[in-house]
Amino acid sequence: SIIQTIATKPFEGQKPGTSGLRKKVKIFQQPNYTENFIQAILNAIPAKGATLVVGGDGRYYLDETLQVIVKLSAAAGVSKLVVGQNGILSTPAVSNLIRKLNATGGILLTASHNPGGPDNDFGIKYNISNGGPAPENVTDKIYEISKTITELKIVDTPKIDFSVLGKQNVGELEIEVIDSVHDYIELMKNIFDFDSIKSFFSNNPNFKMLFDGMNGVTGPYGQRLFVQELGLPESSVMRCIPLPDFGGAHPDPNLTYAHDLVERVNNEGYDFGAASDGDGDRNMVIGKDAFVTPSDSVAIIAHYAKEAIPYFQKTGVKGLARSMPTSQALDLVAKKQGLEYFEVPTGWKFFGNLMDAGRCSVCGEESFGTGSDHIREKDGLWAIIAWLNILAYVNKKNPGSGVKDILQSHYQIYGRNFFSRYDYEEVDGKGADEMVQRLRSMIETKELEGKQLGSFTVATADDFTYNDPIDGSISKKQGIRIIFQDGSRLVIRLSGTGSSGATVRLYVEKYSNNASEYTADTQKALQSLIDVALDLSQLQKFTGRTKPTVIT
Ligand code: VG1
Ligand code: CO
Repeated sequence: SIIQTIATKPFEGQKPGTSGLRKKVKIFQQPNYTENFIQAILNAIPAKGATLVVGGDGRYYLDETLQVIVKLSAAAGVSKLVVGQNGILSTPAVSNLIRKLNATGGILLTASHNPGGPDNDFGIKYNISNGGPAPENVTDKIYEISKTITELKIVDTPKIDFSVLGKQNVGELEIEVIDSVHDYIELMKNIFDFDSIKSFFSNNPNFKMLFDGMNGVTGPYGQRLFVQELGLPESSVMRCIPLPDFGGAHPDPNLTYAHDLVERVNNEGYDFGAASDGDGDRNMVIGKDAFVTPSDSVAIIAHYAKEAIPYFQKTGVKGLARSMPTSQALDLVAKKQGLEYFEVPTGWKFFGNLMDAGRCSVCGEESFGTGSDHIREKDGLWAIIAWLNILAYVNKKNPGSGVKDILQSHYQIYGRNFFSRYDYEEVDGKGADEMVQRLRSMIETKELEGKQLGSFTVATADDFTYNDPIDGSISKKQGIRIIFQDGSRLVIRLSGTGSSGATVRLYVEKYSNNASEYTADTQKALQSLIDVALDLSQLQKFTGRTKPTVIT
């Protein structure tokens, strides 16, 4: 096949954020924009002889990008592309395939929970051979190449049809289109106790669950797992066909954006409700009159892992980890079980080193991300099945236990870490930067230490720095962190996943070991601390916002 060289010019801002390059579709549609970024990835890896897994969440602009990847990969000497049927692969499924096939890496076509469609977002992310998001040294290299790129190497091929399973060749490049869900389902069946979950459902015929695919990528996976494998009725799943614009919905599983699910669970008497995001790595779990915060979820999964989940009975639980803003509920489980635990910056890429080194088995983020070392991405369906497995296990001893009972019995053992996040989306970037800058200078002068704010006294304040214990790399300025003497915390950081403007995230956490408070409403329990946060940060003055866009 003939390789053509095409002249190109760099685009500004092709810098991968917390999780890949995310921009408006219109930006990706500029001539050579997508080509440049894919070429930068292929030059950075490098691509000669590589096997790459490719797939995405089915959002608008997936097909066009797949064709670009074929043309550039053929010219770059890639040996093989393994692509999900119609380009569909969830983020956890890609991570699994990279590991299973010993691939060089993978290209994920998703902007995760960001809305899709011609006027919304698209994204491209590179994952390395361990199956996890590329670490900063790789994303920096991609970015550097994107700034100086002058040419594209292309093999002009006819359009590839990704709807047909099987192998085809473009010159030396082999393309294999595979079933999108098969390997992932196998993985789940090897991790969890499906028999026990099945008997839980058959022994409790009144226990109803509802899974919401949110028109994202997990639909086909959920359908196969819940209906085919677990034998639940069709009424147990909703919105299970991936749509290019997610049906106009915002595929982010939280109480705000998954309101369709929340309403149905409340009104139709479901005992368990769960949803996943656009690309399948996030999850939300709710029960009858119960919402599981992601921070509690990872702590509860860790608590039961070794007792209830076959995978951890085999591998053991080696250690636990959470992102810095995530509540400290997980730390309490680690302490009680005598396990090592880690606090890493926001974004899944920081867990990978710990897992590869055999020091972390279960980890999570407050942003509805939960996972384990079975792959190197967070995994929405994994977390949902983990909850079903735990429910099945707990019900053997205490029949009739629901989600709410599991939460309350966890608090009885560990106390409760009240936690909430306030998002101020698409605020003015300058104001947000100034707000953070002011807090940083207050940290430098150490004026906050010992200070009384409302009924709280500051113990320490810093801008979080992570020293990776495995590779020694240092990540600075990962978020303003104010820790009070009673262990309560405030965290403020700017989002790294948005496609326009700035998003301020404010995280608040307050611990209680007073049993009479365990059923309290989160927002009420946190109100005094939220007041302190707004006052200290002067958020309203800097952003002009009196209310957050989303509260989780
Ligand atoms: C957000 C979350 C972070 C998560 C990231 C990617 O990042 O806070 O915890 O890892 O999204 O999730 P940020 O920088 O916007 O706060 V996903 O589901 O978009 O891959
Ligand atoms: Co996601």
